[in-house]
Amino acid sequence: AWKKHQVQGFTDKDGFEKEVVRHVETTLARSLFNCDEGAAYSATSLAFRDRLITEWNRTQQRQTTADTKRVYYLSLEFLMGRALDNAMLNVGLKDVARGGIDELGFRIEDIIEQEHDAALGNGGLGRLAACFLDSLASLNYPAWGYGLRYRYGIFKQEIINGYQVEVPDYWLDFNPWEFPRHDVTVDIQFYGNVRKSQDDNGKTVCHWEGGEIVTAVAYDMPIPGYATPSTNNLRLWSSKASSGEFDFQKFNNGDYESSVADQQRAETISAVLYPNDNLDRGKELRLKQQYFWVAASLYDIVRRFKKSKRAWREFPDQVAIQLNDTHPTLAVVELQRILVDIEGLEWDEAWNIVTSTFGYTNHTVLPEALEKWPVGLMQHLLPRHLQIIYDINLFFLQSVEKKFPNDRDILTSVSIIEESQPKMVRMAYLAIVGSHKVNGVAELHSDLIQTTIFKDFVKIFGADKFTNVTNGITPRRWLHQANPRLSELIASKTGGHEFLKDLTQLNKLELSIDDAAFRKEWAEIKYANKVRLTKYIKKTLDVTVNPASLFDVQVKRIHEYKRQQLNIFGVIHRYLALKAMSPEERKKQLPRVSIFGGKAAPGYWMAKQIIHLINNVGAVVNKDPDIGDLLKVIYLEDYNVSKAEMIVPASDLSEHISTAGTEASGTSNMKFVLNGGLIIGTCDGANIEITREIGQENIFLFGTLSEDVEDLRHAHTYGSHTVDADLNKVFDAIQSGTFGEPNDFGAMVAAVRDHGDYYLVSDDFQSYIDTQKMVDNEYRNQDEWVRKCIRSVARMGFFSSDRCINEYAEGIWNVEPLALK
Ligand code: 26V
Repeated sequence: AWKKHQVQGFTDKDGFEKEVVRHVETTLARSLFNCDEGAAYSATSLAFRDRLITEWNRTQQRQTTADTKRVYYLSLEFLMGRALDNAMLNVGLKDVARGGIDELGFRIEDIIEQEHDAALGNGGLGRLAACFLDSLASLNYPAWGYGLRYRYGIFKQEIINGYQVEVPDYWLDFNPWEFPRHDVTVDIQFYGNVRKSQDDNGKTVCHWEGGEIVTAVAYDMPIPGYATPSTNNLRLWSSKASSGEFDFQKFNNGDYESSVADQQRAETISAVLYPNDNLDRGKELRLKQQYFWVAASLYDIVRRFKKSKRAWREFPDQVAIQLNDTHPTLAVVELQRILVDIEGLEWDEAWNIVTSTFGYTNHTVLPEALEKWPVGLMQHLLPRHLQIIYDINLFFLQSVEKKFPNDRDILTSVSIIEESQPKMVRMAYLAIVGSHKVNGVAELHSDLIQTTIFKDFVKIFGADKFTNVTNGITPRRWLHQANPRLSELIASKTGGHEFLKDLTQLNKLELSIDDAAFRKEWAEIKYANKVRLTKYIKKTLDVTVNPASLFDVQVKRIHEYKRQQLNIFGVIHRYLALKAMSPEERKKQLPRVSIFGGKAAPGYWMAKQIIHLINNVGAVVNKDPDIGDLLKVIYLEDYNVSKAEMIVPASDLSEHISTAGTEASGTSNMKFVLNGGLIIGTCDGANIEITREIGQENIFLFGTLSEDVEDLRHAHTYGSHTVDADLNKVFDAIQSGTFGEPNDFGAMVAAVRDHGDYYLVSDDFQSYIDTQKMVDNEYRNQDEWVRKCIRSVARMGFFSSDRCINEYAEGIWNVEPLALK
């Protein structure tokens, strides 16, 4: 008889082992004797995957039956990192797995290390999307992520002779976490032209015809919530030639080459993640990626809505779509096109639905990162969408004119079309006009967008349309997973692991602050994390560092605005000071390890120079016998999510030192503090709110305030600009060849000394050095330092991405959690 399919629901070690063995022998078709760490990783993942599938199906069925409002998070980047450890912890079976893996003759840490990071993102924006997915599932919100399934994620960074070299990241070889849905496809149109006709009522109807078709295929990834059965879905689209398009005629006629070329052209769309972060280069392929992904996602969302047979006006009651930056802004236009051209709604009714559906999050004020597309390119690739954009703009400008009669300036300043040569579509303006809420990602950032880049829109729409949702991080990955011993210690002092679901409970830690045994264990955990990083540095770079040194870490994308140059100039200053000391004086100094990591966009020449200088300084300092342990300079290759999980728990001090007003939020600042590290930072992004929460006595703030930046820049350009004397000594050392060929760093020095110092490195240098001196002094008092760390962790509850997601749900999406029964 046919037996009903049984769920693979192991709950104990034996059950787990059975599943692993079954997967090794059947799914992987290998013998147990031939099971290496790679195969053990695969089989373990498959065993957990089976468990997730059951809950995933139940969650989706429950959401379909309940038919309540869903959230769709549209992001071109999801920086997920590894999935196995996270899955084990979220379903609460890591200890079971550890026991089973042990018996099979492996160490669970080695098995976890086998997994390749899913690195479909550049940095903060993509990692935020990943933290949001974790919180959405953990809080039982009905939510889907939509993105692109890049064949190549962010490149792998190698450091060769001190220079960054990019290596492609092919990550899909074996990925047990994705499910191809070959039956879920959408044909996506590009190019072609628009024909107009009249319908029976004499109404004009537009038809987008011709052009080329590329097929989108869905690949799904289960997103397990922590300590809940809820398992949400991340749907990534992959491009392939459409079966209608793949030219069988050509193929049969022997013209294989051009038929294969068509196929390759289609697959190119989802081939590679653009490795720029904060720089818009306006490439046609990028626009194709955006439309491909947006059109496939909207088709999917609309298809799901139509199944409920509701009236169109109910669409915003069922669907909330969040635009992660401007990258998915074409969704606004695409939904309007679907409603007007295909479903036959009147313009105004459709536009009401559209604007009620979308919310837009801005993630940067840097002008070079604000997306603009040439009108000509848009016309060529998406002719009907350009018409709709012009109509949206026309109606919008008419409403502005009504409100501000005879104000030509405001019309040109807010027009979605920039009247430049060539004309450009301003995507941020389109996103604002097409959404009901616009938010920034930290208080200062949200204030800045409302008073600078979007100020005219505040006048037009009113201040209510603009809001702040300060970023957050998931404590599951960034504390429980990355720092298991600290998580256990916190659990022992706060009454179990409840704090992982309600991070504000960390405040209970303050009650234990006078407990010497607690502080001792706290310090021991930090030390053990530093020892682990020390070993990694020895293994990968063959540099010996003393784990008792102060570990000073700056890991993030390399960018002038993030000011790694300020850090390395400070390191050089420290080196010169040490060299100038007598041996007796040196003995009194505090040993420090300066650790850097991060990728430069491949085309960002200055960022690559900064990497080169850091490595050259390391090469000199690390082997200088006068210096010994007092200073080491380390460049960690290929910084990514899984490396962050090792580095973050090992820091004593982390650097978040962007020019005030440039870093929208930052999220690693939160991760470092949550792991018991202190911060040296500027009054920028979320540093400001971290300071407010943890107390200014627990953070090392320095530098110019954002309200003074404009005047200083003006003074540099039009007044006289004198560079700090200590900084000049640093420049002299660089230019005398102390750190290799001086010409290599001429532009870096000149940018500060001779070309206006746009990022105010010289203005902030002295206060940076003074503040680092304070850090040294305070670190000498270890007892007080540990107390500061504990107090800070206790006050970090606000920065959970759970709080953040609840704010979006209430203030922007109007959605409620839906728990499994
Ligand atoms: C823009 C572009 C322009 C086109 C080419 C590729 C590309 C890729 C990314 C971006 C957006 C950059 C904005 C961004 O990443 N912002 C970061 O967002 C974090 C999460 O909100 C925040 O913590 C960081 O401060 C902010 O820099």
